[in-house]
Amino acid sequence: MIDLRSDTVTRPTPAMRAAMAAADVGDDVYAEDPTVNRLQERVAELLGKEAALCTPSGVMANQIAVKCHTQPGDEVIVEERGHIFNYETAGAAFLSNVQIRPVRGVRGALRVEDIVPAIRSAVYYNPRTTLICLENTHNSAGGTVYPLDEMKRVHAFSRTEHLAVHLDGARLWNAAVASGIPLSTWAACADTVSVCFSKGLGAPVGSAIAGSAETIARARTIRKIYGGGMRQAGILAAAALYALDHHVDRLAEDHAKARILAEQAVEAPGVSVDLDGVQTNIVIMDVQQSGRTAAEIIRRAKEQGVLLSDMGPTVVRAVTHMDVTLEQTRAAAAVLRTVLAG
Ligand code: TLP
Repeated sequence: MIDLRSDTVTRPTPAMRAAMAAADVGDDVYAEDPTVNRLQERVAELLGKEAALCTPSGVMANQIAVKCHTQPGDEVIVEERGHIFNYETAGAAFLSNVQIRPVRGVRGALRVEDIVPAIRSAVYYNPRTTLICLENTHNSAGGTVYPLDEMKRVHAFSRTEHLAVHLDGARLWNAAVASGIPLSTWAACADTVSVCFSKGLGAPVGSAIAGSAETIARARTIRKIYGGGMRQAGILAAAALYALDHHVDRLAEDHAKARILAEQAVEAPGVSVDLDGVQTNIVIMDVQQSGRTAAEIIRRAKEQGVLLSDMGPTVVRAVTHMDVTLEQTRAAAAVLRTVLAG
């Protein structure tokens, strides 16, 4: 099977496993795991933040951020197709008792003019808008890279409006590699940033949240409440450190593979692919005009050895990653073309 459901399906390489086996460990609930501490320092430095905290998942990192920046009853602005709104099992409502205000952006990127009408006025019966969540790259929009100028404008606006900004940077590595813009430049536009090691970087588990020392101290408490305090987590941190050393630059290969898939998919009648939006490792295909459903396409591709995922009743997603070779990508592109052509 050629598994293009997600870049989360990557398995640790033998070299990564060796690094994990050799990891120096301690009890991270006491903040005494040297490898976890090393990873947190490295992430904070890469993102230009005072501190960072490892979490077991990207969802936990995002949900800790929402909790850190809000009070119950607040409203949080999230792009309409954003992960925090759509794919975190209503976690913000469940854990932080906040209301999400979905706002449509352009290719997943919120501009100031999109946000302004969604800010609540300070009337007592309105919810209080306190947080804006951005996503880079944007998953559902097709792995799009946030235009840096727009993100800078959103950040400047947030300062005048006294709003916090959280950046879901699960795939910020991809954005940095695709754009050549350093991670810290993106991160400077947000108060907190989450990043994942378990997606394109190929680590088996793990994410992190970075921000001010004060916010990260609070995040540590919330992580414990959410059951995310781990003990000898250095074994996992070693995989992430290995990934940071060896698997970042190679993301460019995944981006090239996504283009191969997109260029085949766009040829099929009734299939819509935003080719200019295929900027990293995700290809979103809308098959609505072909009269078929995502489920049907996914079933037929699976019969031919290619696994895809759905992002809506007529929306199919393919994600390239390090466990799919160029040759397999070409084979998958041929299958995709046949299946999409019906
Ligand atoms: N996304 C998953 C699914 O939940 C859709 C995937 O396969 O892409 N932020 C973004 C932008 C993400 O894409 C994801 C994972 C997360 C956060 C959450 O990461 P995990 O699943 O590790 O908690």
